[in-house]
Amino acid sequence: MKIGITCYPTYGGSGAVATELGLDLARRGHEVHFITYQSPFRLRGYTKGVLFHEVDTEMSRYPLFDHYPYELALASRQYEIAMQEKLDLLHVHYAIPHATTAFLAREMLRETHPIKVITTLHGTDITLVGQEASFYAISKFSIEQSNGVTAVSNFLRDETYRAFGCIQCELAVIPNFVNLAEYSPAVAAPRESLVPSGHKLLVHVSNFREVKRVKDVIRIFARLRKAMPATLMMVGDGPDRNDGEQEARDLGISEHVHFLGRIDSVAPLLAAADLFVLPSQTESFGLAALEAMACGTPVLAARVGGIPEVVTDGVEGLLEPVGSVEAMARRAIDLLRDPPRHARMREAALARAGDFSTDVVVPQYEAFYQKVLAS
Ligand code: GMT
Repeated sequence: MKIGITCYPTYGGSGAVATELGLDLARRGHEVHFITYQSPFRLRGYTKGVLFHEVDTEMSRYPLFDHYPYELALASRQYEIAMQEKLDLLHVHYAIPHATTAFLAREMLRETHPIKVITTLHGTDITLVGQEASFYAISKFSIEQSNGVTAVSNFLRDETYRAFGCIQCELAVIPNFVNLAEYSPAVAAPRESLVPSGHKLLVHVSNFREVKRVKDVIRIFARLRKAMPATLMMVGDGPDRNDGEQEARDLGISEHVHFLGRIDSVAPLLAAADLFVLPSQTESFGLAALEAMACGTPVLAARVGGIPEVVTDGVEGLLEPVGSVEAMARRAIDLLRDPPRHARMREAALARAGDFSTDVVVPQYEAFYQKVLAS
């Protein structure tokens, strides 16, 4: 198949999933064209069958435009590439604005080169942003106009039906996945390069937005530090980073909390960690938690959204209600004080990640494409 993929190319779960999907589809013999404003952050080096087409965000900054009409530039580029490369389908990730631009491109192609549009819903496009008054109607319309729609968890599918109705669309659930060759205990960085001897290592990875509850990560860690020597690595960047840094200073633990910023390859750090911390307000799936599990690291997370579909409380990790910092810290302390239980949880996390391996999940997308193309 010839597949066009549009996603957010910057740091974030939906862009990561879209890129890993494209790479694996190419390995399976498909031709994949990324159509985005920047090369996706996980698209490193050359992969046979993968091409990147940039959407121009700089040209035609006509003085009349207070806001550059990026959506029109993207729709035009999707149209052009679909024509030029004879694409079979456009697979867009994150509904806003990608489901809308793909709809426009498909309408432009209707007479000359008909194509199908598939939209994958990832999270806040449904749970937060999509429900804002200014986006609601167009999100609902664009999702319903897609030829196929997938959601990354049962939670997200149900939330889409609840919030949008989407009476005209059948939502398929295809979970996120992880490349077990890249995310594995075998790639662990040496502990002595990361933490002083005897320290437990906790890791958080996110884009530091409000929804991630970055201050909760710091507060949980501050409580844990009172019980044992430990270091916290905060990976990523975003609007709440400063608040997180300030919280660490206010709680007098900044010496033990390292804000690393964005790093390209997190697997060595995840694999060296004792616990991955994700206390989000909402999380449709929690790809970062799955990647930690694939590295054999148990997860401490909020019992919210799609997380319980990935992590079973007491088996591969620990789940507590959103905001329950005390309970989260207490359970983390109990776990880290019990090495045999921690080792069992590591094994369980690894085994569970196998259910979401690339080899298991990407064929589900291929089958979905075939079904939509045949419809
Ligand atoms: O919806 C978002 O927050 C954006 C998106 C992203 O690009 O980071 O994250 C969502 O998609 C990921 C990949 O499917 C999921 O693993 C995340 O759980 C989800 N984030 C939220 O629901 C907050």
